[in-house]
Amino acid sequence: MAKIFIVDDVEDNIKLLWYNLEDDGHEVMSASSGQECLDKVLAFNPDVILLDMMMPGMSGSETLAQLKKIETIENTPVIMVSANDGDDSVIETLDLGAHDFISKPFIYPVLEARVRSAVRLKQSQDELAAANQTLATIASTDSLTECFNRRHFFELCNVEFSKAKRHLRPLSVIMLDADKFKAINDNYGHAMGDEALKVIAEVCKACIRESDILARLGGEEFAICCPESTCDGATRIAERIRLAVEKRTISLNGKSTQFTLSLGVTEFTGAETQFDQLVNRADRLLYQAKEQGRNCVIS
Ligand code: GH3
Ligand code: MG
Ligand code: MG
Ligand code: MG
Repeated sequence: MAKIFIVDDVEDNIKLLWYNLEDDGHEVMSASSGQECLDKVLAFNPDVILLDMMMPGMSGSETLAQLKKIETIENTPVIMVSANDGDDSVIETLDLGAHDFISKPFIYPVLEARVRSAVRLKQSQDELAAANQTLATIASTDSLTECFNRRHFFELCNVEFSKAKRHLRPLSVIMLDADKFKAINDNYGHAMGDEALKVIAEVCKACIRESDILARLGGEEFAICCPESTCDGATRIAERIRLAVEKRTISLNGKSTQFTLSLGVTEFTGAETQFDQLVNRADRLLYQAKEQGRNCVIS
């Protein structure tokens, strides 16, 4: 079953197609003009569009050209339907990006087969898009904690840093590292260590904004970039994370333990030219937090 969108200015043409396509098990929607098609197409998100060529107002070709400009519809196969099967209109619409062309009056089983072919194309496009999405997620995510990885963190943060620099907006960085983490692994096993890493990610996610960028930079070290946050704001977030982890008990296979974090927080002053400079400064502050006895925030 697929979602088919019929666009035709003649009500009887719509009805005929509608009944037949619905009989075939498709979900159908219609529009009686190019403009109505453009108004409804995003909400319906069809798999295939059957588009009449000859319509008053916006023609089929004009409608097709507009549809191709909509990002999410751009790859939806469009079958042009026309009484005018002159070579020129076939060439014009295929060059505009139509998937197929069928002349009126059409033989229904032929139209049906063309719709099936277009549906198959759409399905393989959707599968390809989903596979690409999965690959992109794998390439940008740390599989244990589901945070961004180091590479993607710097990609995203370099963009945020450029924006902050151009518009002189606040931007802060929090660096954090688990205290005496080696002892958790040594005393409770590597799986308990992994559990702690997942808890760090979970606590951080719960304490930050949607627009903040959280990543596991490696080992038991995480970073958070907070666009539009001053050092004071980011320090409050860091303190909230520190407290939440301090209070948390992690358990695995009947054993329980607790652990703490050290954090460094810094803010873009307007003078830095590279995002790395902020990370390096936050890292030095984190090191000071370790030196001052751990389980604290230094900004
Ligand atoms: P400090 O308070 O100075 O940060 O001490 P620490 O023990 O946390 O730091 P250290 O760098 O000596 O040890 C980090 C440990 O983190 C050693 C390493 O085995 C462990 N580790 C790194 N990645 C992982 C991981 O993915 N899973 C687990 N379980 N442990 C990890
Ligand atoms: Mg017409
Ligand atoms: Mg550590
Ligand atoms: Mg470390």
